[in-house]
Amino acid sequence: MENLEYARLLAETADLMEIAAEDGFRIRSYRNAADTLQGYPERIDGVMADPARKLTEITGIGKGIAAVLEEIRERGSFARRDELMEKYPPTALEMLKIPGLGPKTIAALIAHFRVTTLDDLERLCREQKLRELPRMGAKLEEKILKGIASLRQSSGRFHIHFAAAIAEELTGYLSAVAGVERVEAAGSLRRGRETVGDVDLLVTGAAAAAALDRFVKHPRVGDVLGHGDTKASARVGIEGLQVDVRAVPAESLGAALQYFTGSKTHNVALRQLAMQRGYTLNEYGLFRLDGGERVAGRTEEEIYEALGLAWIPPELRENQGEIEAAGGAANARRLPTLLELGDIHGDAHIHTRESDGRFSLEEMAEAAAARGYGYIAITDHSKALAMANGLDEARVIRFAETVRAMDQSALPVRVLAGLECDIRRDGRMDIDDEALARLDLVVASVHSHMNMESGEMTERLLAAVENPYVKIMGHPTGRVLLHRDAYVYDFEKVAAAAAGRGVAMEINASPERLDLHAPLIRIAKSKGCRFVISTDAHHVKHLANMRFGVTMARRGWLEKGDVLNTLPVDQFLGSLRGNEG
Ligand code: DGT
Ligand code: CA
Ligand code: CA
Ligand code: ZN
Repeated sequence: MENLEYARLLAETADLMEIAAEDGFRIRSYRNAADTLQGYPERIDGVMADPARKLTEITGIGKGIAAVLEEIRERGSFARRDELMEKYPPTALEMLKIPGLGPKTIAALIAHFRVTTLDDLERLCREQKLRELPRMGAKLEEKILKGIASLRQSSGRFHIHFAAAIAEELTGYLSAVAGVERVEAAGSLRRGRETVGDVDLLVTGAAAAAALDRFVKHPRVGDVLGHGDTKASARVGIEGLQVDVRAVPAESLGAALQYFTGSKTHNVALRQLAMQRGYTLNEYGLFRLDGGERVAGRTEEEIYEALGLAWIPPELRENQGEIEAAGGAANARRLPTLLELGDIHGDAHIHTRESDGRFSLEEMAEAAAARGYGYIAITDHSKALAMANGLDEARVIRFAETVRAMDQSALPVRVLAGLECDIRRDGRMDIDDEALARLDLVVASVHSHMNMESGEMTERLLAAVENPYVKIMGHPTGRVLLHRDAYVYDFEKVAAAAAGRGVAMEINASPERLDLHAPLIRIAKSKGCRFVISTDAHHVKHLANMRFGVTMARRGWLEKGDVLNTLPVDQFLGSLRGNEG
């Protein structure tokens, strides 16, 4: 049996244990073991067959899990799993993927209604049967219906950080094959889309075909969907993300990259332009229509140039005006000079243990310094988020005083005293003005009552913009990717008001949010807004998510000058609302 199969059985069982409300510690040990097995470079079957080896020598595998693995090897399953499979239908695992539906509710629904399919569940909600149960009502029915719809719509898509990690792992793995020259990611991942359907990799070199053989033997590869001389496709990891690897000749790498990066609409428009100019464009190159001579294809740059265009960064390739902007005489080109990760000098939305973060102010400052930043703003939650131990007025004031009293020269970066202040239902701030006035920076965010009617939500956000201490609108649409839609309001109106008041729009770089996204960034910019890109880090490792926020900004055509945290700290502070020189 493949390692991935062992991992899948453990992970599924952990899901069922969660529905059965079993001990969290045991559930975690199953999940950790599943992760370990997924990435383990040797076959677990081999380790078990070798009398000189012990499973427990693998970090993350204890005695209990080792016994489970032995049992799986003998009979393909294990006692705990059999019991749970008996108790719950296979749909239980599917139900866990429905946004907004947790294990406790699932357990109750199964116990009471004997739901066996998603269709059953959908019908129960439509027939308004859930409200017969205690603590369930119309709201939950509506939530589940929405969740099922969005599950059906989004199923098969993956967060960008997840896809990027798999692509990077495979790129390293394939680059190590002797005779492989280059491994490049194409597709939606290269364009920086927030979610990715599948990963597209291109390989060149004398051993490109051997790289395909090597790819399908990767320990995390599960089902192989196809494997020929020039292309292999397989599902990777327990999650089953599809990866397509294509072997291409070095002389047409540029053409293949261009073709497989897409987007489809960009490529259609580009092929039309090629036609008008007497060429035909495909994944092998750019050819003259008369005579078929090849004029470009080794690099993308030479293809765009032969068509009279500047090279177009992949993030812009959505047929949203980039081809027009890339045309014209060199001095008249209107493609933006896009922001780069290296332009960023600070992070303005960071949580610590003071609310729901996992690290201290000092630890976050160290991590920021390691990234080469000059400053961070600590922005813990306000009291409305009681679950997150949000700060009340007294704690806000004390926090501001503590930061003021710090010896900033002893800190590795400048630390600004901030707050992520909840915007209450009526648009007022969760913290009074007197306390807000003590802070360097206030990020205002919505975390509750997200289903308000559009007019009301617009009024609520307009009111927030009017508060003189609000400097940044945090995650402005509230969407959680593959999980929760944006709340509905008149974005143009709020963006115009924010621009008028000097309130910056956040581009939240958390890969679960990526909020604002490209179309709204462009609208906000057209209204005159300025932007701050922030990670909303709750962990030191989240600071690295800045790259995804920068990608969003690039997809929104932003330049360095549009983004305030490209400035050194004094100018950054000076550019925020109320401090403009
Ligand atoms: P995804 O995977 O849904 O996130 O989006 P993409 O853009 O990566 O789409 P994918 O993987 O189907 O195809 C990769 C690129 O290949 C796509 O952006 C455009 C390009 N392409 C151009 N023509 C065709 C075609 O006829 N078939 C396919 N499969 N791809 C094409
Ligand atoms: Ca793709
Ligand atoms: Ca593909
Ligand atoms: Zn937040």
